[in-house]
Amino acid sequence: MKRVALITGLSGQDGSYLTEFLLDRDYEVHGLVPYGRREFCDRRAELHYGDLTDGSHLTSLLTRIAPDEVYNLAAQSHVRVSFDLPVYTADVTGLGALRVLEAIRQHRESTGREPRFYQASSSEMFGNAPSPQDETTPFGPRSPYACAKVFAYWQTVNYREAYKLFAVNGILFNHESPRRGEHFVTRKITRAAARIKLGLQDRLVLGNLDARRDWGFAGDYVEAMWLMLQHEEPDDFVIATGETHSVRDFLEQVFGYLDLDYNNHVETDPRFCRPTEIDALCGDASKARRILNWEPRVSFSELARLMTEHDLEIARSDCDGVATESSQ
Ligand code: G4F
Repeated sequence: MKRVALITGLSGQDGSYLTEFLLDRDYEVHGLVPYGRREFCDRRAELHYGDLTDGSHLTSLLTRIAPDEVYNLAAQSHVRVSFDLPVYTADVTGLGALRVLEAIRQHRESTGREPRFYQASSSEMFGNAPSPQDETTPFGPRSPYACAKVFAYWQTVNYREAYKLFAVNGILFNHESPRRGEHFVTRKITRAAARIKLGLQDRLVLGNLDARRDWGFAGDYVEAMWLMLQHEEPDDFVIATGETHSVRDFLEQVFGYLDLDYNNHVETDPRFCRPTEIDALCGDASKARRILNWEPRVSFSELARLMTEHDLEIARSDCDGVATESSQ
């Protein structure tokens, strides 16, 4: 019998990589996706329109598809945006996780079936705690997004302890890819740098260039999610590369790869800064390495290169489009 997985947020970066990973392992994959969002949806997955604001829909979905594993990846996941939309962020990112947990608990009561639950927790929860951060580091959230994630984290722990659900937190540090949304800093940089290289634009406006993050490759990180649900005991794990780099370092990598000097193109504007920033994140994933046998494969420079190559391809086809239009 095929194993069945439900992924909330299947159409996002992580959801799309996880879908491919599970399909390759012969899972039947279902996804909860916002109406109209199909950009990264693999045709082999079965889509269900909806979101985390509707608990009764989640309960009926569980009854209908009877999953073995539920991956809760859906969220309002942009930190800067969470300052503008704090209540919406708390509802979707915080309460949304609780709605999934409660739906699973009720589903178990009525059917006796108990899917394993993965919660996408975030390194944002650590705030400005000293590096390196691991599973024992106290949280100090510094954004509405991080506050919502801390709430979801503790609900996951509480459902594990109070109701004995197999519920785990993956505390993932920043993870990027060519599928990263264009408003996150790495993709904003690779996209702009590629367009600058081909003469499609000249400048790039950013916020804080000194912030440091532990950036890994999303494709590596979805494997860790799956490994957590295959482990015999439910537990929480930090997933990170253990290296930290500044936004400026990422600019240097990307513009350098394209033989450009970012100083000639980058401006800063407080519009892209946060009221409260996290200065530096650097994770210690020793526990995941030891217990799950997980490790990241893609390095910082490879990540910058593969994202830049991808955006160069897109920029080239934009150029071709402009050339075709002007020759008609
Ligand atoms: O790419 P970012 O927006 O990612 P951020 O805020 O670290 O959050 C991401 O990683 C978290 C895991 O730690 C996830 F939970 C979360 O959902 C998301 O995926 O910003 C990275 C850094 C920040 O310090 C930001 O201030 O880049 C700085 N930055 C500088 N200029 C900018 C910009 N960020 C954005 N988005 N846009 C800028 O123009």
